Amino acid sequence: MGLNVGVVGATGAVGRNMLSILNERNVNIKSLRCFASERTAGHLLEWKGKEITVELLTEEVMKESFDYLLFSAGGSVSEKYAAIAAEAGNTVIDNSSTWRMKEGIPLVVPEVNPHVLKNYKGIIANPNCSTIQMVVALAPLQQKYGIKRIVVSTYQAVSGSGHKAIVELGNQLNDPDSIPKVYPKRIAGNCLPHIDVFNENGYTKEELKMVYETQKILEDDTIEVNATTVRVPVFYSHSESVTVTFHRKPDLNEARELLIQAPGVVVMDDPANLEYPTPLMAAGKDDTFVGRLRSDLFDPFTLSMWVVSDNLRKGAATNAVQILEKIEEQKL
Ligand code: 25A
Ligand code: L14
Repeated sequence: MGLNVGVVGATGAVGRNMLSILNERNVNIKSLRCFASERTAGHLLEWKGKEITVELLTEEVMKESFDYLLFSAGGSVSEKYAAIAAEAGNTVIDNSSTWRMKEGIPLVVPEVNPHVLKNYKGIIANPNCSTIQMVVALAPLQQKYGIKRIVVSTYQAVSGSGHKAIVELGNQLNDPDSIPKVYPKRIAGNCLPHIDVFNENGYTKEELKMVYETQKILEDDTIEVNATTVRVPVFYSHSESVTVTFHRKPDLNEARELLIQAPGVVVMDDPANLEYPTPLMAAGKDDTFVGRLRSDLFDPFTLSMWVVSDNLRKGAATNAVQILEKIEEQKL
């Protein structure tokens, strides 16, 4: 017994994390195959002390039988190959933005809306990294008080743009003259209020993902979201300043207790002892860290908090593996 699993985009920043997390969490795997483009097909990846040869992604191979295919190779790859794999009867867990807002496609954060996976087969979408950590922290409060409006600003790590951006920040830190290639401007020593492309309404696509994905996952399209997404010179973990207004008046201590009890959340909130989450401490971990919880000075219906999580792990690879685990659990 054991699962036949394939990782598409296995040599990328998210793909490599998928391999380690499948190992760390001891997923019961019989066969693990790795796929990527011609750039890295033939390379060797180490997994559980053995070497796996990266295979070229083709239409034919996606028609073979897999229990799960985990995709993280960008939107255009997912659009074509996830469709072929699902058509052939395979279950696909996809990290790209391509399928997320399509009707009938479950968009899943296992701590928040696992019920949408029941009896489903086909393509399952993994949400955007910034959305995942925000809804993990807000879902327990949503159930108790009902969310009316969210104002969020993000501080996003360069690893969200893949391996090449990690290299670019490293180069710029060592060389002030190094020319930006991944980002339109220098990122070292800078902040860029620009993630993904600009839409006609003045928001970026990343900001609009936070609006519509949040509404879909929390199953309430009346929730108002105003997002500003910002790239900062951090390697791993996204941070967010989240201000949320509820329909019912929250109690600060009760809200803190709800967050302490919430699955996937770790509350680090003792400013007097310098206890609050930072991207450096969250990197390499799977939890979503919450701190700086406080009441608005003027509006008793509003709370603010600081939310940090590793974007390549809970924001991508860990969440995808947890979806796989949740489907297996629901089969029992
Ligand atoms: O369109 P989207 O959905 O918004 O996604 C855009 C990009 O965002 C990343 C991912 O980049 C994707 O390409 N991404 C996606 N979802 C993400 C998420 N939730 C996310 N990032 C964060 N959070 P990436 O660099 O992480 O991964 C790219 C992988 O996709 C493979 N690929 C690209 N086109 C393909 C394809 N595979 C098959 N067919 C195609 N047509 C790509 O493989 C990579 O695995 P590659 O062979 O092109 O490898 C790229 C080069 O990068 C080196 N490399 C990558 N990571 C590392 C590395 N080297 C050392 N250490 C690393 N950690 C490889 O050696 C190779 O040279
Ligand atoms: O939609 O930090 O999943 O660059 C993931 C990485 C969006 C951008 C997605 C980043 C992408 C994000």
